[in-house]
Parts: sequence; C-alpha cells; structure tokens
Amino acid sequence: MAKVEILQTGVIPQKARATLGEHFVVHELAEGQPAASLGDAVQRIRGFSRGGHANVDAALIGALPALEIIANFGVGYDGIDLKACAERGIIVTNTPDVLTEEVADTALGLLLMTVRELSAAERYLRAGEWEKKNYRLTPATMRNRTVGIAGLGRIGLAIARRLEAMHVPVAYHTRTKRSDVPYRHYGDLRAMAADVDTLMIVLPGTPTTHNSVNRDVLEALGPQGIVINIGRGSVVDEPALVQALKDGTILAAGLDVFAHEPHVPADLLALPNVVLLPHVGSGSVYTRDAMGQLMVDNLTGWFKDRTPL
Ligand code: NAP
Ligand code: 8YV
Repeated sequence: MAKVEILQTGVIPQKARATLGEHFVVHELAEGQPAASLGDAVQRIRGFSRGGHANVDAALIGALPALEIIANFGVGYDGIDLKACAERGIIVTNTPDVLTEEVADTALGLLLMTVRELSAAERYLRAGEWEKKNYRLTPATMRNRTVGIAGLGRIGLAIARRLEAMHVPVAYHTRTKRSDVPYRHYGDLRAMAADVDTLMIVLPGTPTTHNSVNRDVLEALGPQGIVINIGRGSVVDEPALVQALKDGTILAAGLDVFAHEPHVPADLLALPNVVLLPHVGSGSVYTRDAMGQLMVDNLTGWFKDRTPL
C-alpha cells in the first residue's frame, strides 16, 4: 500500500524525523515558505507534523484540501488556527503528560535561580569576584514565601507537589475549582496575586489568558513579588512586566517564555533582577524524544484506525 503523504514544518528531534520517514512520505516546508512551492503534493497531503511553534494559519490549512490531522510537537497548540481546523473537521493532537515532570523540574530550577540569585552568583564566581568578597546574602528566600500557581493542570500540579515537598504553601488560580487538591482556589487572578508573593504561571496561550498578568496583577503581587513564567509569553503583558521590574513594583522575575520568541526585549536583557531562559522547559533529549514519539504515534494511530493517542 502506498505510504500516506504528510507535511513537516518546524523543529522536531532527529529521531522523530527518522521515524516519520519510516511511516510516511514526508514533505518539508520551511517556516514562511508558501505551500504552493510543494506543487501537486498539496493535493495529496493528509497529515501534518507541526514542530517548534511554527505558524499554522487558515491560509496554510486552506492550501491543503486533503488534510485530516495536525499532530503538534508540544502540549501547547497556540499558533494553530483551531477555528479553521474545526470548520473542516481536522483533528489536532498534542503531546501532554510525557513532558510534565521535565517542565516542572525546570520551573523549580528557574524559581530557585530567581529567588536565590543562583545564576548571578555563578557569574560572580566566574568573574573572580569571590576571591575579593563573598556574594551578597539574597534579599529573597523560599522560606517565607507563598506560591500562587496560575494554571493547575498537569504541569501546575507537578510543580505544586514539588513545592509541598519543600514545605512551601501553595494556592492556585483556574476557572474551575479542583476537588482533588488541598490548595486554596482563586477564581480571580488578581485576588490570588494580592494574597501571595510568588506567581508561578503555567497557563496556556489562549485568547482568554492573553495579557492576563497585567500591571494590576503585578501591583497586587507587591514589592516582594516574584513572577515565574513557564507557560506562555502571551499570558504576560511584557512591557508592564519590564516597567514593574524597573520601578520596584515587584522584586524579580524568572522567564522561560516570551511574547515574541525568540526575540527578548533589550529592556529585559538589561535588567539585573530577571533570570532568562531560552524556552527550555521540556528541553532534554529524553523528553523531546518522548514528545516526538507521541507525535508520530498520534499520526500513525489516526491513519491506522482513526484513533490518535
Ligand atoms: P493543562 O493540563 O491543560 O493545564 C492548563 C491549566 O490552565 C488548567 O488548570 C486550566 O484550568 C488552566 N486554565 C486554562 N485557561 C485558563 C484561563 N483562561 N484562566 C485560568 N486558568 C486557565 O496543560 P499543561 O499540560 O499543564 O500545560 C500548560 C501549558 O504549559 C501549556 O499549554 C503550554 O503553553 C505550557 N508549556 C510550556 C513549556 C515550556 O517549555 N516552557 C512546556 C510545556 C508546556 P481551567 O480549565 O479550570 O481554567
Ligand atoms: C515546546 C512547549 O513544545 O510543549 C509545549 O507547549 O512549550 C515546549 O515543550 C518545545 O519548545 C518544542 O517546540
């Protein structure tokens, strides 16, 4: 039987790329390259492997009349036009669970780096400064902090469990109160920010979360406030965050995600009270390979018997 033809766009691990090649005829499309450059193949492409946050808009979906499924490499599927998919009955799959613990580990690392200034302390040692004087005692500590987690889904919960082990009190904000956790629930993000001093953002990038961490929320968090964003850059009003870090509205921030990746505003780069990571939440070979395998399994499951995982 002839292999199904699929489109691959955006970065995925080499291993997943090779596995895709075993199952499918793979057409590669670079970001920004028009679908028309694929010639007749656009009529035959039935599946789509979407890596690296590549933009999948209505025009691209419309250019693929036989498309049945878009398999996303990643749990967050912002950047895929879901309305256009729904109108055509196109299935969209993602890669939850397999990255949950890795991203939670990264979130805790970023939190500790920010609160205890660990990256600044390391830069200090490497610069030979320790020979002259001890690194300063950090103004912040986890010992008297309460963490409000915005988004207590798979990853938020894995972060909460780690914080519990560290004896750090946890509260959370979601639209729906969970019945399976002991933490205090807030339906209102600002109200939670007013009651905690550390905001851990694990929200997806959607129209309803867009810029929801705004000046108002940052003011409620207060001058000892620390913001960690491991969710999506679009959730935070980035200019408002920069201003809040500059004028002491909050103390510090640790960011793995940004509004316009991979661009990081010069204002943020210049600030001493921010720790910046290049979106590495799930970025180990082990976890990215697990995500890649799940993405491939979603495609093969669909074309075998219409059951993506
Ligand atoms: P999930 O299980 O779907 O959890 C999402 C959580 O957000 C749920 O608790 C949901 O609760 C809450 N939520 C959604 N919309 C909301 C809104 N408008 N207001 C308040 N709460 C809202 O997803 P996950 O697996 O934990 O992943 C979360 C996100 O992390 C992903 O979407 C992705 O953007 C990001 N992520 C980042 C990295 C990285 O490398 N930095 C890696 C993986 C994932 P309710 O529905 O009850 O509101
Ligand atoms: C990305 C992520 O998938 O899963 C998500 O939502 O943000 C990450 O795991 C990763 O950066 C590869 O694009």
